[in-house]
Amino acid sequence: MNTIESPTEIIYIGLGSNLDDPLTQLENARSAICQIPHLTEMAYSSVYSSPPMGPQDQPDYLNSVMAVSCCLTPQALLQHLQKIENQQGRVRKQHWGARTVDLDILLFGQQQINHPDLIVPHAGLAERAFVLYPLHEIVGDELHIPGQGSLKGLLNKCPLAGLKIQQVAHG
Ligand code: ROI
Repeated sequence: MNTIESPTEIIYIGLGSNLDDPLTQLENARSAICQIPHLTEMAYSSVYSSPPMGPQDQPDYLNSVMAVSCCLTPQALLQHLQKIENQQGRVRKQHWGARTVDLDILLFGQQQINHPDLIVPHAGLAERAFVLYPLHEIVGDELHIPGQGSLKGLLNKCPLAGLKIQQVAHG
């Protein structure tokens, strides 16, 4: 993982926010991601609202999922995403606490990555309706999640948990 460029992969990124005007946070993060070199946006889901998973003493979240094609290495992409989180004022205070923006690499092609800084597929993917439903919206039933089977199979076992569409995708 020490070169900047590698073969082009389709990557799914989860966006989440529950502080400081979450819809604007997601829009700003989407724009910033589109500015990353060697990256092209392929699809962007609707924006969904849901109650917090984890500590309940925080606002509801907005979430979306973005598909990009990109020839950066996983580590290089992770660094860009962390920089965007920091630029948008992300402060890491409480584990599973409220945040201005959270940008997670959900899937990186069919790669399985087990690095101290980066686990792909994202460790919480199978339990998170706020990830699986927007992902399904942009990719459909057939996606294979490495080590976990079909997206459809995961969705069938994942309750909605209060997930609602907040803003329908408009291209
Ligand atoms: N809960 C929801 N609904 N959406 C999130 O994006 C989210 N992100 C998190 C935790 C704190 C686990 N809970 C969440 O990191």
